[in-house]
Amino acid sequence: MTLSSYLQGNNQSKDFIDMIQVIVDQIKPIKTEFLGGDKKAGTYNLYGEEQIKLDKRANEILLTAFKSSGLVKQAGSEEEADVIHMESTRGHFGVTIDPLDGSSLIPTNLAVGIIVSIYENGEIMSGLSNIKSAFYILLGPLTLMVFADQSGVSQFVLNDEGVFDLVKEDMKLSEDGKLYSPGGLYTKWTEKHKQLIKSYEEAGLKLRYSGSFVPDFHQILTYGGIFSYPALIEKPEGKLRVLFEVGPMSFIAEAAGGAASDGVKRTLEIVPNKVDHRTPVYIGSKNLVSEAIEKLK
Ligand code: AHM
Ligand code: MG
Repeated sequence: MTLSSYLQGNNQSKDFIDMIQVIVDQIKPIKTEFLGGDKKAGTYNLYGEEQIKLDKRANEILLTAFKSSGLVKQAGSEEEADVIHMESTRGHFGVTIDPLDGSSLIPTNLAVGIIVSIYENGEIMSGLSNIKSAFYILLGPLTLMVFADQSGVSQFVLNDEGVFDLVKEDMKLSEDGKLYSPGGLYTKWTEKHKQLIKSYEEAGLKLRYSGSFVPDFHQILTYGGIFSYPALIEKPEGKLRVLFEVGPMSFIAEAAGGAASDGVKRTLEIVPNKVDHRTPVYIGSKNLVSEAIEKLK
């Protein structure tokens, strides 16, 4: 089944399906930039220098497509300081993007991703509880999409014709997970967080961390476990952004029967007070997130 038939089956509107297609259509142009863009001059050696530009190019490509679609009322991007107001003629969606998350991994050719959330009320600052759907595109050996809405979480693979085919339906975060993915520098962790991570080793969980949120979360979703990016000493808000990273991933985790917490409350209860609002996050299998909240008290 293709992504658009799947969305129709979930009773998504034509405007919504068109909105998703606008984003899907930008994957090829974004991946072309990895090869040096229009000049086709990119080489492995160039990647380091091009890395910052690739973030910005992915951002430009997506925002340009949003503007010409007429479907977007408000857009927010990790690459932009402010909410971007657009002229919309239909749909009137609020859309947040992290256009190329984990871009520091591009020089090493590890997986990176695009993270998206959609607000049907058009208001991206209205609170994470208003997210109506979220997805990520994982640019790895395969181009994958993990899409979540009120009907649950499904995984798609991009085929040779540039169409996403359904490969997994009704994905659930296993309560029998054996992976942990701990962000942030050990020396900057709080004592309680250090103890929590130590307890994972003692319980036989395996460390899997690449430094790119999309693949790191994807392996937690696939095998079960917990991803954390904690409050740091001198940086209690942690690193990850509420609007562009934590919000969409928390929506996906909860839709898969998992959980996401800032260490105290559900992250989906957060109402951002600025575009760059950040939060600590513990996300993954419900049992492990509950245990983390207990141990951090
Ligand atoms: P970025 O948006 O600047 O790429 O930063 C976000 C990334 C996430 O992909 C990842 O989970 C985290 O930052 C890794 O941070 P660290 O290098 O501190 O482990
Ligand atoms: Mg990011």
